Amino acid sequence: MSALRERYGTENVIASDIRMPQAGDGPFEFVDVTQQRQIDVAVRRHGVDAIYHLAAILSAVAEEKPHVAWDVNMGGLYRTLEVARASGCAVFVPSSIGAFGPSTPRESTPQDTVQRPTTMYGVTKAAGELLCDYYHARFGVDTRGVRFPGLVSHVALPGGGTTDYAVEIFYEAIKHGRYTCYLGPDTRLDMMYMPDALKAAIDVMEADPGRLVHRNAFNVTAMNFTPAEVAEAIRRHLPDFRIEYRIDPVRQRIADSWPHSISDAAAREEWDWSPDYDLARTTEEMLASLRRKLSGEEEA
Ligand code: AKB
Repeated sequence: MSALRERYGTENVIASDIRMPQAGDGPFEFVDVTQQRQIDVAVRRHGVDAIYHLAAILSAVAEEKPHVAWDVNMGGLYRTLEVARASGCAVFVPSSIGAFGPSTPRESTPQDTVQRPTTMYGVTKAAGELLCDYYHARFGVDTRGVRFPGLVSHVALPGGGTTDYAVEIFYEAIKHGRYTCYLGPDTRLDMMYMPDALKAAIDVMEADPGRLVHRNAFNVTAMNFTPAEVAEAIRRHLPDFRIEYRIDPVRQRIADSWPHSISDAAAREEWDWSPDYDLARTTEEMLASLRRKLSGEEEA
């Protein structure tokens, strides 16, 4: 939100959620994506010309509550696309590496490839990609999107995903000097630091449509690592940091069905995608930001 406000001006970006914001730092609308009328009213009231549709149930929670995940992820997207069709606005939709499955090539996964996900999250993401393509081809809605890997952030807390460990590990390193990881030490997945994710979302929406061969679901990545490797990167700053493993079979099964590394060649070619943060830089920034944030919380 703050990245969009910095770029387009605070008053021009309408935040929305099903939780009221704590501090009023810009225009806000209460919108529940299961209620089409609420989306429609917010879009019309503010003359919205682009929706960043981020509401979704992530992979681990979606396995616990598949019916809710279907309604929120698929229903929420369908209703958003319908509002966009009626009001003529563009839509950014994030897909995920979760849109791939065990029969997808695992290394350097191509942009266009086998997609047979085995999770409810993946089913909604793969179907959502197709729905966005359909709304563009059939109704001319300017839909665009990327397939995000696991996102690492010191602002957004983990929210029920399989890649949450890559955020939790930094918090626990600063707070307790140790972390118990629910994925095995060699589980390799693509990841991205939040500033790169925001850049990807803004850049794909601003891309010259004449250059786009694809529209939705561009593979984007910045790095890939295993829990053992991120622990090693943390130890370069905190030599006493310890990691141990207690595997959660549900999340391990999900992670094992996803690629080890994806190819973002199409995004690089069609809209000049290029990430700024590798594992070393992400680790340095995460630890420094969390040190500041957590010491501020203690003082408060
Ligand atoms: C999750 O783990 O569910 C998400 C994702 C990779 O889409 N972070």
